[in-house]
Amino acid sequence: REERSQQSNLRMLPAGAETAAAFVTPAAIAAAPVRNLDRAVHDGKQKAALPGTLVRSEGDGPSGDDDVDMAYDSAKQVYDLYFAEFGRDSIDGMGMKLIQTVHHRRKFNNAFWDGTQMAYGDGDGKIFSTFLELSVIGHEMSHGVVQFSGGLVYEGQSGALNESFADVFGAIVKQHATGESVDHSDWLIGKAILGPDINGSALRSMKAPGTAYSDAVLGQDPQPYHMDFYVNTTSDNGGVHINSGIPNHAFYLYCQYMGGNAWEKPGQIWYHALQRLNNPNAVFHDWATQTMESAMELYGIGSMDAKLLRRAWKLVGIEV
Ligand code: ASN
Ligand code: ZN
Repeated sequence: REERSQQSNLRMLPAGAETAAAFVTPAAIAAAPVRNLDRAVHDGKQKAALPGTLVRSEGDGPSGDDDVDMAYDSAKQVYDLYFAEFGRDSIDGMGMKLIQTVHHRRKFNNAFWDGTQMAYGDGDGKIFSTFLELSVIGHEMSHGVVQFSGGLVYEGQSGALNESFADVFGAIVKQHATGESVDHSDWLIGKAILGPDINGSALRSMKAPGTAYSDAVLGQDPQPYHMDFYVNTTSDNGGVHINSGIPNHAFYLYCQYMGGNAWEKPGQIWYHALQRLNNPNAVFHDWATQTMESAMELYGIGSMDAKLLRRAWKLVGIEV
């Protein structure tokens, strides 16, 4: 029935109109994502309750609180990356409101996605000085994208893949916001969020996992860059923030092989792979295989793009 009505519409158009650029088919209208950027930033007032007090809604001017305004501005940069480069309308792909809470709890040393919103502590001023940094905000929002793309169970290797997707897209958001190419990025997650008591440059490094900090309080950055150094542990949900260094580094290496911008072929492959994965319990090898299938589907079975991806995975000890 749809087919027939489209055809009769076409027949009523003047000759040649079918091919005119101005003619948008009903199918194209259905496929084109609609932009629904809708932000809400709350002040947690250093209490545990979420979301707290609404201080800035979509379209409102600056609040005067730098943390509120950083969260508001950064949420647009994350939204813009997913919309412009991946055709995704918000975290759920359906225009979901981006809800954020700053000043969550007192001296709270973390930021998180709770399944419905983002929350950021102020840090204790010693170990962490802030969590309002674009790669961190991109990381937390990307946990939401993972959740609404079928999910990855937050434990062991599937959890480390969830963490890694969040880091990869946190890094991509940062690069996209400044137009930075892969060879000009520092590949740091949470640069300058560490407090004055800590000896380090960031929370994690995708370029050199294990080197982000070395400190008497936090110890040595525990991230491995190769399967030979995979950490078997029961803490941190089975090392989800530790072993994520391995797929993080594979993405970094692939970007170095490819050159250009991370949101182009490498980001497209990673995003497409997440949409196709359909396995919340995927382990590293499953994910690497899925990225290979995505690379071949998007860029060709015998493509250099796919060959270089296989080489990047091999360099971190994963053979696909
Ligand atoms: N900041 C952490 C993260 O997003 C919070 C957590 O452990 N889930 O990974
Ligand atoms: Zn995370």
